[in-house]
Amino acid sequence: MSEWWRKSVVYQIYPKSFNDTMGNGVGDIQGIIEKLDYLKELGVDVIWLTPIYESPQKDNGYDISDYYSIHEEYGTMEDFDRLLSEAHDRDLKIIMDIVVNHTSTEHRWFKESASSKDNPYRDYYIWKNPIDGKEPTNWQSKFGGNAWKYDEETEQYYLHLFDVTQADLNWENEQVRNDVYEMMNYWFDKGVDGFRLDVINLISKDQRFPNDDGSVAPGDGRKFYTDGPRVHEYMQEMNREVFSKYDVMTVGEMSSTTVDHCIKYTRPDRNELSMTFNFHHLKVDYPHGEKWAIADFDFQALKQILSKWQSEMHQGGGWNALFWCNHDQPRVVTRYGNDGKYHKESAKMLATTIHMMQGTPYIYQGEEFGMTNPKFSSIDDYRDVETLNLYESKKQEGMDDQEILKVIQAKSRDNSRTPVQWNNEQHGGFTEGTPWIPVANNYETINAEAAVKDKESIFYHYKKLIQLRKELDIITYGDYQLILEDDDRLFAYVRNYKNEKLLVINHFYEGEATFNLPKDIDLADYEVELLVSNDRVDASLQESMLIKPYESLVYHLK
Ligand code: TEU
Repeated sequence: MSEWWRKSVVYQIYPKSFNDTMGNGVGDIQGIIEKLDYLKELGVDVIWLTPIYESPQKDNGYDISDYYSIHEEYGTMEDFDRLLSEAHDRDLKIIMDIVVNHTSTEHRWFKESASSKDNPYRDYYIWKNPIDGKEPTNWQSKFGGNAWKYDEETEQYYLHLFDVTQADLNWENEQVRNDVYEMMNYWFDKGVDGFRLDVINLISKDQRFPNDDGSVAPGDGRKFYTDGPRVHEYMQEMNREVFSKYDVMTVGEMSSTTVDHCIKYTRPDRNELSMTFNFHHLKVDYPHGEKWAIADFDFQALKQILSKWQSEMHQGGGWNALFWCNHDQPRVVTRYGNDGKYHKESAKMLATTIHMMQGTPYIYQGEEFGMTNPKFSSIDDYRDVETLNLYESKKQEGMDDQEILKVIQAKSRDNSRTPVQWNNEQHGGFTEGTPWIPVANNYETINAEAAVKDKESIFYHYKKLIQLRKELDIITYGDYQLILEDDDRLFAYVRNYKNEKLLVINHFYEGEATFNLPKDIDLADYEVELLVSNDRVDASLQESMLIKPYESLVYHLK
């Protein structure tokens, strides 16, 4: 297999919020087709579509009710086939988001399974008897409440690690696995170029289904289904039955995983996946591991975590997916940057920080021109099931409305789900109708059209970073070395490859910082070129330099 994805950059599209051409306030497939040339101009190679299959949309498509049809609000299978063809005509690849840890309870399989204990589909899901009249375990759902739902008809509970309408599939059942592989082959036979596999490291559960001892958090339960006992066996079987037959890319979304497991998931000789997402660098603003609380991000932890994953995955032969944003995370320019005075500088600095690392970078829709959190002033503007469940539970705990709203403004998944701001027209040019969720109120100044017109925009900074990845093997194959480890303002690292170095300096704060070149780098030994910066164009590399607020500099030493 060619491993083409090692030099690729992926653009993530959340279709519901991307571009509406039908006027129903929801993005659609035709809307994506109309923006393919924009994505080609940016220079990305792959488009990742979050789920577009038939779904009741309780979790915006991560609750699939039919893997073989397109959700009607997005269009038809013919529309999808046209998108695939138009993308391939532009040498753009399409990867689909596949959710096989669970299905919607509206899926045919679940309806059969729930109909009776002796239905042939009963064991497609995880059903357990009550224990002492209660739930089989004390595990909590990731969307709040207990992870088991009682079914009066058959007097058993079924497991749902996410929403109650998202029932976990039973991967111990070989028939489930065979049906999943058949479905995957169907999409690859249509010409799809890969999959993003949703929470794929949760599919193997500890069959003892023990109670959680509360040592991490009450009812945490994660250790009984995260990177579970048979997960690598299932990945290798999936690779044998599906991936190995095509020249495709696969990226696993790994909830709460470890480096050791991700080396196993992605080391080529193990024949599992191409690469993995992990989220440890996106929890450094979770005080005591609590997502739903407000705290400044821990800069030192951010440096250490990203560096650990860079060094250890490189040494272990693994491959990282590199990202700041996705449809579940707040906008990074608000979260780790400065969406006010230093909006442009900090967005560019954040982009450089991960795009010069080893792995495959992902750009989330709107990130390329600096979309920010919307900071809605009313709970009525939020839509996400996780957010609304949280709001209700905090209200029941007696928390003040405005206090809950402050936390939601910072942490809600809706922060990344507001419509893409294409121009300064009504609703940011996203729709002629009423958008399913309001557009952020800064669309008149922060939008794609303005960015494409401004050669100094964030858009062209991303374009430059993408071009560099294609030109320089050191970015793809070089090793990684964190420098200035204790510096509390600068995140600086060196990439080494053959007799070259890449020196990457990122200032994460306002005010000034001083950069001192490590003693083991003698400038007299190198020809130095400033490859990209977010501000100065003539910053020649000195042994000691003043670094400006949110400044980012990349030097090539050869
Ligand atoms: O996300 C899995 C996941 O771990 C996140 O939901 C995370 O737990 C949460 O967002 C943090 O608050 C995937 C999809 O990306 C997400 O959109 C789905 O809701 C979820 O799986 C269930 O399919």
